[in-house]
Amino acid sequence: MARHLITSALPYINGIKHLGNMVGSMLPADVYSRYLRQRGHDVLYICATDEHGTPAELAAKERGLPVDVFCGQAHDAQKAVYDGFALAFDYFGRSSSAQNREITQHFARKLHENGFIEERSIRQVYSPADGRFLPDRYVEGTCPHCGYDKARGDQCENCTRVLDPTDLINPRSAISGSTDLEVRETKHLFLLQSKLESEVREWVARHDKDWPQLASSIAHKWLTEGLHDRAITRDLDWGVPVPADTWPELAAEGKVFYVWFDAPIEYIGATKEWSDQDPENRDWKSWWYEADQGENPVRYTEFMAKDNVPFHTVMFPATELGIREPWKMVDYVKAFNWLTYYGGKFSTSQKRGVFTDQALEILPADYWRYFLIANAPESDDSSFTWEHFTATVNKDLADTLGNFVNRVLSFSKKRFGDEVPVGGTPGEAETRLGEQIAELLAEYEGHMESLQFRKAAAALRALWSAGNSYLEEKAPWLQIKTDKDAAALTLRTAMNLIHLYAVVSEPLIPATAKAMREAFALGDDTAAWVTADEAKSLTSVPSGTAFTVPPVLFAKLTDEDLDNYKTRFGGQEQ
Ligand code: B3M
Ligand code: ZN
Repeated sequence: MARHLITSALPYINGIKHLGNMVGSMLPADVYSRYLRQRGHDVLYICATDEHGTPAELAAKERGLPVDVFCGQAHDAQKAVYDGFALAFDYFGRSSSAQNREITQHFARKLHENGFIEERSIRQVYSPADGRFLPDRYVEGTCPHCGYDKARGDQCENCTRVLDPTDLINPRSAISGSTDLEVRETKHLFLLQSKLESEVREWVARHDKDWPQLASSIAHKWLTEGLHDRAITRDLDWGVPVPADTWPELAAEGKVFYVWFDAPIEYIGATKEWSDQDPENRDWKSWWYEADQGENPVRYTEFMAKDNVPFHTVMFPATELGIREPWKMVDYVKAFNWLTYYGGKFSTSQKRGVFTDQALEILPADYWRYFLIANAPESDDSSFTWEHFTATVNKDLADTLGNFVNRVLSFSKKRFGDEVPVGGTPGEAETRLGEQIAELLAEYEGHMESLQFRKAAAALRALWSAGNSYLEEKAPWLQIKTDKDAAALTLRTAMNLIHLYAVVSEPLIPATAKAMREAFALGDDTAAWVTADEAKSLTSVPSGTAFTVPPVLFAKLTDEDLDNYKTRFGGQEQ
């Protein structure tokens, strides 16, 4: 049996993420992990906060905290939100961990030994007032092309031209505003990606055939532009230090690795953090090193939004190939387009859109989980609007699923008492229903296996709808008047559907699934999944099983709710 290693792009530490971030990486990774676990696979789902780099330093400074203290707090705050969303990570680590430092330094040493790292001198802007070198985008000034006065040293936002900080007219520090800037010579480590280009090209060609179009087209675009050598160190205080045994001079100057160098390595680092918590029972290395071999080879799936694809399909593979050690490389890259907010950008810096912590203040996680997966931006961008959200919740969750569950259980309780009713023999309608359910279930499984999340959600919704159609067709509220046994059969069959829904809806709506399952007092309800035969016969919950009616599963959202959401978050076209 294969083992499944799953990672989602590491959320950056500087703030709580919005719904667009959630649907583009962590949530689908969680749904997929849950599904595979239910199907009996050995799954390891790893994620972490990405903590190094200038934005973390600046966010800490803004709050007047030492950067390590800030990161600790911000990590806990993000983790609390992910717990609220019921993201079932096997481990949620921190890229600032000792484990990541150790592995990052090891990778750098290996790249050096293999001739893929070179020291080069570059000229960089230094700000005496700030006491630091300024990364390109922290130098601001007037664009020489269009005259825009807030152009950044890497690019002018107004005319989109790519710039060098020395191109700017009247340059100033974006941190302190100081105009007393000088250009200083400083040494950095460069990863000689150009030497690895053909190997990366071959590797992509061998692997991208089954990747989604989005991931493979981005990889190819980057390869067409060619792999350039790139600086992998920075003059910052916060980061993985350059190892002194290999580069004593740079280490003495306090150089650290660039955040994008150590961030992907943290997938491995976090696995070691997980393992170090219980070394007797967990073996991080078996998931990453020589993991293609042996009886239980690892299949590695990564989840990310499209802007992160180049780093995962080209840059990090170049690093891994250059190490010349058998570290596990990605098998499948699931990439997402953008979720927009009324057609415009969700923006952390401009506070536009819905943040994950705010979402949970409004409604429980399952509402969001279902809506986001059903509208995942897979083949195209998709737009979040409150109108669409409330309509979907009402139709799919409140009416199709919630109302079905409540109606069936309360009606049966009223007419037959607290146990699944006995009586009646399954007939043609039940056979037809069973076949339809088995078919839809197979469809749902197929979409999950091929990581087509929107389609999986649609198949799940179709399973819920099939129950409604059956109930309408049989009309137990009429049957009861003339044929009690017939009504009992209908209700018992519907209750079996509810139990089936409880099992198979778990990846998308885990809390609701649990509530549905707990409605039935089945002695040891260990059913992890539903077989085709079980789906056909719909008899897992026998007559005589005690049950309770759970509280309303999904509240119906009113026009007033809709107005409130729009007032609080803004609903206009951006
Ligand atoms: N932290 C994503 C971002 O902040 C970045 C992902 C790293 S994955 C190794 O855009
Ligand atoms: Zn410009």
